[in-house]
Amino acid sequence: MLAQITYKSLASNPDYFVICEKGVLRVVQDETTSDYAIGEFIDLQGRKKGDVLYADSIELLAENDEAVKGAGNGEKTGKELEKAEKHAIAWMDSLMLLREPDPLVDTTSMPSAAIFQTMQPTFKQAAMFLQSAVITMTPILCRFDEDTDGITSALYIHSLLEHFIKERGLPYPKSHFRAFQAEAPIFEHKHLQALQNEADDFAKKPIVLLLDHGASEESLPALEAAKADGFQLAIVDHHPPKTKALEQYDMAVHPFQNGGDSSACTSTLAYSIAANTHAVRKDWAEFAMQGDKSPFAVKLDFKEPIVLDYVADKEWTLKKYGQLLDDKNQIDILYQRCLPLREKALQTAMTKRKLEQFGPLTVQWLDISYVTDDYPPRGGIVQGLHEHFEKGPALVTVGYDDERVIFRVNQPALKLGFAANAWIGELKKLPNAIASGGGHPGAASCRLKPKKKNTILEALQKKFKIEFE
Ligand SMILES: [Mn+2]
Repeated sequence: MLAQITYKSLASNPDYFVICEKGVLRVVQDETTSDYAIGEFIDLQGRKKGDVLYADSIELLAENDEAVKGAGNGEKTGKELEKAEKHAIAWMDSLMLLREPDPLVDTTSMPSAAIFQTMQPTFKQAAMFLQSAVITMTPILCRFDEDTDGITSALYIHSLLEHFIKERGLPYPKSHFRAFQAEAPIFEHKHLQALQNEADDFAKKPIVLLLDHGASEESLPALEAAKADGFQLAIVDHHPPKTKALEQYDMAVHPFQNGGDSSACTSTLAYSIAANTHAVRKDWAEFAMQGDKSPFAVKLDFKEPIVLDYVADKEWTLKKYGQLLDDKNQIDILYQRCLPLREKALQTAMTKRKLEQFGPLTVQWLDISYVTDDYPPRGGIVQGLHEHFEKGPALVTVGYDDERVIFRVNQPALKLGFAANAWIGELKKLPNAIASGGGHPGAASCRLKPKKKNTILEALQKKFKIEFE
């Protein structure tokens, strides 16, 4: 039987995992001794018991070259190799699980949601990419952003993998998919190093999958290094990307590549990928649309995104997040716990804010260095203050301390032409002032280099005057 080795154990007479006409099998070397490389094609004989094949003989299929010919079996194996290579694609295809996806957003009531239709070929490709990873036993190291959007995106990807493994009875071990919460929406060298340590556990270089981050300029150096180190790179994201960063990816699901914008948050993209393989729940994406303020959100009074933000700084495992979202009782308890903390933080912020008028634009400044409590986080306080006043005329909320500046922008201010991410782009041109930063037009933030707060605030004052007065 022809087969291709897709993975092997780290032992000296290793077990192989192969793909063949019978699907994916584990091959135990009972009567044989060999150590062939992953990717090689073999001719395999043995006794099959369940998913395991106990090998009686394993013959490497070699190129039809002179050396092999001299060994007496060159012609045969040369042809067999060609045949096996052709079959490999068909074996893989026959295992793929694909279905017509159930759309998340109704395009008749929301024409701009047509982006989901435009992107359907990309979603399908991504679903196939992830399924091939499972078939070929390729490990996946996933980093997800630490908010509702990032967490639920990872839950969708995990759900796709889990369903596929179960449905097809594949031997892909649980430990081959590892999900890590990113503590910042950037992919840097230290993060790559952590993944390199994880990769040492495997006989094969994993795929690095970044969710809801990883296409910014700051991520580019680590992405290039990851690629040079042999990782395959995959991303699902909706933040304004740097083209050069997106180009690093072997698989990219990103609305900006299809003429879209940030409206479709990452979780809606991850849903759309998973929906190509099985019927998936929609509520996770609905929570994320609320959390990310997606214009596609239909309902905005879920407790879940608020509770997820409350617990996210504790860096739970993906499994624990999933269990929490299935436990309405626990959601209620945690919601009741965080509500008064949010209310108190808002009251304090309202006494501390300073208003300034620049022509038609109101700027609401909040020096957040007074904050000592863990919850809500500083970004959450700025967000809460902004939300409390955003339903009026043009308003930009600027929260700041020694380390960061956070922008929130309401619809009328966006219409006046204020785009927070573009302003951060300009601040980055100031010498040695911004460490990192980015985001969306309506919500963005940046980290400052030491002792640069005043420089930045002065630059902002000046720019507000020039642009709006
Ligand atoms: Mn997001």
